[in-house]
Amino acid sequence: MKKKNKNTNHKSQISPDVKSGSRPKRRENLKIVVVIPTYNEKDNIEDLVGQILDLKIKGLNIIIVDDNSPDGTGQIAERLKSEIRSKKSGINLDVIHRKGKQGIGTAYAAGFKKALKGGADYIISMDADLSHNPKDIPGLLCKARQGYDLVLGSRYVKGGAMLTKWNRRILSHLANLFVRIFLTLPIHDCTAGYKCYSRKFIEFLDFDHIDSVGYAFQVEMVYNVKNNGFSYIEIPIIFNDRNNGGSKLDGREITTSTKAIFKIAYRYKWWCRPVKFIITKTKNFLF
Ligand SMILES: Nc1nc2c(ncn2[C@@H]2O[C@H](COP(=O)(O)OP(=O)(O)OP(=O)(O)O)[C@@H](O)[C@H]2O)c(=O)[nH]1
Ligand SMILES: [Mg+2]
Repeated sequence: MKKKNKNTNHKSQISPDVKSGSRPKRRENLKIVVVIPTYNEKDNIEDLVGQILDLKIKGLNIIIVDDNSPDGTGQIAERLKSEIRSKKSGINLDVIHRKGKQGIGTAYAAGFKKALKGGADYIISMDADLSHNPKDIPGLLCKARQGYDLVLGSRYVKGGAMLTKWNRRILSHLANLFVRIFLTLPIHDCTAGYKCYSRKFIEFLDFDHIDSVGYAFQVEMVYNVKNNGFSYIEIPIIFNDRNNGGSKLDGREITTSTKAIFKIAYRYKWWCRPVKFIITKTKNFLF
C-alpha cells in the first residue's frame, strides 16, 4: 500500500460522519456501479442483469468483466448491452473483455478502475451465479449512504445464512476462521464477495500493490479497509447455492489464495518480522 490514507479517522471503525450521527451530504445523481466478474455464466448472466434492472435504482450502472468465457457469456453480455442501450433508460451496461481466465481478483480490479474512471460514487461487487440476491442491493446502498466505506453482505452475522451444500459451508467456515485468526480481523465474513465500497476507499487503493489474483482478493480488500482506518459494517444476507454452471473454486484456487493470505501476513503483521529478518539475513549472507 503506497498511498497515505486521506481518512482523518485513521484508527476508527466508523467514519466521522457516521460516528457523529450526521449524514454525509446528499447529492442528486449519485452514480452506482455494480461490477460482475464472469467466467462461464451463460445460464445466469441474463437473469441476473434482468433482476438488477427490475430494481429500478436511479443512477445504477453495470460492468461485466468477462475472461473470454468458452461458453459465450461475453457475447451474451454484449447483446444485453445493446438491448439496454436501445431502451434509452439511462442505465449503462459496459463489458470488459479480457483475453483469458486471469482470476477473479484481477477481474474486480479491472472493473473497479473502470468504475472510478466513469465517476462512480459507490461500487458494488457481486457474483454472477445468483448466489447473491440483487434484492439486497438497496440495503447495501442504504448503509453506504450513511457513510460507511465498506458495507459487507455477511453470511455470519445474525439474520445471515449460507444455504449451500455442507462441504461448501465447512470450507467457508474454515477459510474464515483461518483468516480471522491469522490476520487478526474482527470481521465475521472475511471471504464475502457481496460488498459495496465508497469511492473514497477505492480511490485510496493502489491496485499495483494488491497481491491477490484470485479469491483472496476479497480478504485483501477487507484487510485494507480495516488496516487503513476506513469505516465498515456487516449486514446480513442469505447466500444461495448456484443453480446453473459450475464453481471455479478448485484446489488450485484454494492453494493460490492460501499463499496470498500468507503474503499479506508477511507484509503487514508484526509477528512476521522475525521471519522477515531471518530471510533477509540469509539472503544477504548467501548472495
Ligand atoms: N472474469 C472472471 N470471473 C471469474 C473468475 N473466476 C471466477 N469468476 C466469477 O466470479 C464469481 C464467483 O465465482 P464462483 O465460481 O461462483 O465461486 P464461489 O461463489 O466462490 O463458489 P461457489 O459457491 O461454488 O459458486 C462468478 O461470477 C464467476 O463467474 C475469473 O478468473 N475471471
Ligand atoms: Mg458462486
